[in-house]
Amino acid sequence: MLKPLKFSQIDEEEMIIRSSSFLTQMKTRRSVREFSDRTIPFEVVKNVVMTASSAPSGANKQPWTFVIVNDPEIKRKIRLAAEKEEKEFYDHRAPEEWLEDLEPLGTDWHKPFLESAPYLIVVFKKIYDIDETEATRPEYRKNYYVNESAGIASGFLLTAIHNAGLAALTHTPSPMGFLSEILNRPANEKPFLLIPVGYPVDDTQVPVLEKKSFEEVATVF
Ligand code: IYR
Repeated sequence: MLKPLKFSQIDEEEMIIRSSSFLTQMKTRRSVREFSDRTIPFEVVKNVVMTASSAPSGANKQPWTFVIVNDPEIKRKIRLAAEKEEKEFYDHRAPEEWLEDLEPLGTDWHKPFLESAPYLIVVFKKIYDIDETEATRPEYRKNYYVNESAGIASGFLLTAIHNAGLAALTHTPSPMGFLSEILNRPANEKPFLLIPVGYPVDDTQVPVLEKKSFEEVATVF
């Protein structure tokens, strides 16, 4: 079924101003690894999650679940399980080249932000849907472009968090299977990203990082 598109045109001068000021605003976004325990309104968390969930997805399947964690006991369990994997990663699993690449970020296996941040948003991708309407025999339906869809939704989420004046981190403890267990997720959902959200601590330090230039990242024909 089709309906008319609501599309409001803006003139090109305004377009240039808006795109440029959005670029300026987005360039101030930084990944933060030191979170204050200061609380944030749940309403904001809900809004940023619903912004993420407005993202395009393969066949509009919206193949994602956002698990929102505020409970200190669950955060603690996640921290302990993540640190166990991360210690193994930093001490044994990571190839030398990877550790060298991480050097400028100053990361290690300690992940206190998993407890201090007021909210953890855990993005799960849904490989397939389980339609339970058929009570006796649930129907399994495939989702499409699941990684692309979950990636786009996560980009919307990070942008919305930044726009709301909050900080986030895209954290990928590896492997992430423990999140399925702790958060009691069904077999059709796989952990995709773990995103702590909140305020940075006062005087947070971030690494000096350069972003590539237009010429380095784009080619024009
Ligand atoms: N998951 C580890 C290591 C790590 C990997 C990448 I790629 C990063 O950009 C940052 C960290 C950790 O979170 O410390």
